[in-house]
Amino acid sequence: MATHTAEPAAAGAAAVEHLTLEDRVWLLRAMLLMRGLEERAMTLYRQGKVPGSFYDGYGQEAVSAGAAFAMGPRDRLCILHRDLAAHLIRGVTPARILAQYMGRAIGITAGRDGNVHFGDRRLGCVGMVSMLPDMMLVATGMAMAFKLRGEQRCAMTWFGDGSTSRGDFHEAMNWAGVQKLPVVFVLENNQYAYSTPLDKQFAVDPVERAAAYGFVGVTVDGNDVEAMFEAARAARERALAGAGPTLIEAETMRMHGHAAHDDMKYVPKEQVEEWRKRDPIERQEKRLGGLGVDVDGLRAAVKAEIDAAAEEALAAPMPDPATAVHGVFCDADAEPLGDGQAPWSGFSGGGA
Ligand SMILES: Cc1ncc(C[n+]2csc(CCOP(=O)(O)OP(=O)(O)O)c2C)c(N)n1
Ligand SMILES: [Mg+2]
Repeated sequence: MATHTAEPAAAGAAAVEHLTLEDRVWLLRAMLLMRGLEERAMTLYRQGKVPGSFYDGYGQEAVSAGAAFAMGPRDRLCILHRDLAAHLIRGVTPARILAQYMGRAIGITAGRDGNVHFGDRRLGCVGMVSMLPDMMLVATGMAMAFKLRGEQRCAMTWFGDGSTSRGDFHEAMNWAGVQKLPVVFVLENNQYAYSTPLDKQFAVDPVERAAAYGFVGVTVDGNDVEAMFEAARAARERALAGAGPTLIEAETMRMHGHAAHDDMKYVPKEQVEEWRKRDPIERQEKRLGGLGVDVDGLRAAVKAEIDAAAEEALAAPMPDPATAVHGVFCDADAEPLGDGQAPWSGFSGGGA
């Protein structure tokens, strides 16, 4: 049966039991870094230095930061286009992110792709497949492998409200439920799928669908990073205990257009203003500021880190055309999946 947790305050309070103050600062830092990097990347995009289109997760930083932070070093994360904080929490450096967006050789795909399709497997990050929501199937498949091998590991994937209308969503949920797989599904409900609002997307609250597949579904305030963490921590605990998957519905708002080209004139201004009052970064700053954390100092340190990253990425070369297409397909020389311990990941209770 699905259970519902729609009380962010209670979830937030539970999170504090499992997080040290240092962990809580890391969560804020990851969100600040995500926002700052995306803002810098947008500037670079406008200067013509980022090819293709540009997607960001402005206002949704807590969803990826909180959920990713709950995962252990040997877990695997299938990360989508608005979840940059998950890469950062796993230890991908800001310079490599900006270089990735600009197609530079030091980027994660060494210049073969841009803003959306990338993931450093050594850090447990799986690059995104654009067909939505195929990453749910990838994560479910990885969870199946973990189960068959008897490994204490968990897979996590993010996807949007628009993904819930696709057949793959149901196939992944069904198989994960039948097999009781160690997978955490994070539904990023940001009110729109491109220009389609929720009332044209589903006739029932999507979290109810977990019950149809025999596992737990929880609704969480997706703009509260500690509530997100707690929901993911509990989901991972269930997964590793053999109790099967969890669907976490993170309620949030897409504060920018679908991508840089979209002025989102179909979104009422009042709706954006309402959500602005629930900004996830301001909320965490207020919390930690009240505990004596030097929030201004942290902001300044993050800005300096982004300045240095931009400098390094801008100075990096473009890929060498002679070798640019090497390693596109998996082959004997491909690097094996590693168990890289990210410098930031693994909250105090995260375990192996
Ligand atoms: C199967 C499929 N159809 C269409 C698209 C084009 N597309 C990319 S993102 C997107 C909207 C997705 O909305 P949602 O799942 O809510 O995610 P959000 O962008 O809001 O985070 C669409 C239609 C796609 N990538 N895959
Ligand atoms: Mg959406």
